[in-house]
Amino acid sequence: MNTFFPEVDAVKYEGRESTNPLAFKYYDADRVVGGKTMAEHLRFAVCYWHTYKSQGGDPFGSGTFERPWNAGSPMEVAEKTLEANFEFITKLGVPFWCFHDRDIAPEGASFGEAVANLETIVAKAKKLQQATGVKLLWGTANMFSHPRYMHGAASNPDPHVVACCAMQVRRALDATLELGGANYVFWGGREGYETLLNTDMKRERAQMAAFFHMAVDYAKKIGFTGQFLIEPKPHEPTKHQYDFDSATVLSFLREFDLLDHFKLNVEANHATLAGHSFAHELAVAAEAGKLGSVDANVGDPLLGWDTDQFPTDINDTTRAMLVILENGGLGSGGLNFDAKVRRPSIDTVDLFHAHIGGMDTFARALLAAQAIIDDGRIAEFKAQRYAGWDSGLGKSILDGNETLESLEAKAMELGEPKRVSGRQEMLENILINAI
Ligand code: XUL
Ligand code: CO
Repeated sequence: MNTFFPEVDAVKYEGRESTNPLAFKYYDADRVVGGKTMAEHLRFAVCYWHTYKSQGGDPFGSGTFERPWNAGSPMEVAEKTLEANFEFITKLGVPFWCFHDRDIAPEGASFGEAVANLETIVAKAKKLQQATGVKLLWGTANMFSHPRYMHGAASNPDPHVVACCAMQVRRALDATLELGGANYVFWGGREGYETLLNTDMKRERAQMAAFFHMAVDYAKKIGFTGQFLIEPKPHEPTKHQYDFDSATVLSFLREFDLLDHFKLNVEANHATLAGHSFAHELAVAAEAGKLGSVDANVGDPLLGWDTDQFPTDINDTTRAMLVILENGGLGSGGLNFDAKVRRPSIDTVDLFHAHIGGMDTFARALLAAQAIIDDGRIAEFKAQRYAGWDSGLGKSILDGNETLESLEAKAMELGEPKRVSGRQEMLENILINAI
């Protein structure tokens, strides 16, 4: 096999005192935290699209990266990129990868060629998975890059385009099944609108629902038992994306009788774009029992677009890990680094630095979040704060035994309620002390 990353051997845990930039300081795969190993908690994945396919271009300039796997015919590039993927992941010591159909295999000159190319690459990927032990966290279909999808994928005004989507999702599901994928993701690339002047939102949302039902049926037919995930995002590329945020997607799933078949893939940068915190989006999904997986990245608070940077903010990540631990983990999901190195970070070794930093940030956050849970004061504070609902008047309201009139009588009897502090600063201190 080619060596695309000769500068790196296996990345090892060396502990906090290490100054080796190619070693983990916190991520110690086998270390047990709260009854599970770090590897079991965090279930990291490397994403194919940013890690290998990104050329470093941005809206103001072309690519800056020269990757050694980008040489030869489109299929040669695809094969070399696949080898680079398994070499990179094996050296990094991550258990999973994620891909879009069009990341791993070229479209070719016809639909027939696209299908054949994908099958060829999937067969090779299967062998490399077997040889390395690396597994597939999720697969997905790219239905946003090709010009045919400029008006949307399943929400497209033209059913002919939707037929092309069906072909892609069918084949991407076949590929995910063949590779033993634990989940399948739907991110609504261009499912949204630029202007209501040309858009019938009601029809477009109903079309998406019909499409999801067909995908559920097809998965059942082929025996794909992985988890279906929808990834919310409020805008970009379209001005308004239908899968705006966790709450919007949950409501869509309920409206169209899809709730049983889907969970959410929550991405940190998309939360920021929606005007929410990462922890908020995770919590909304978790409360509904629908937190499926995570795209681990961050945006830049000063830039209003999807910058997809690697996470380095320990405070924010700890708040996210608290929600994940309280949820009992991510089940079949994981933490996929949907993140890219910056345009001037042109060396392949920068890919290692980026992932090592993201993994260490989550490992530190896991330790801090588990320490907060073990400490118990925040949970105890919350329990006390709502204790009035566990018995007496609160329980009677929840049980449906009260009316506005009966409660008015109670208020008259009890008089003005006692005011109590929310203790936000004290709780924030517990959080920062755990870090
Ligand atoms: C785009 C995005 C996608 C999805 C997969 O913002 O996050 O890469 O994660 O299609
Ligand atoms: Co994503």
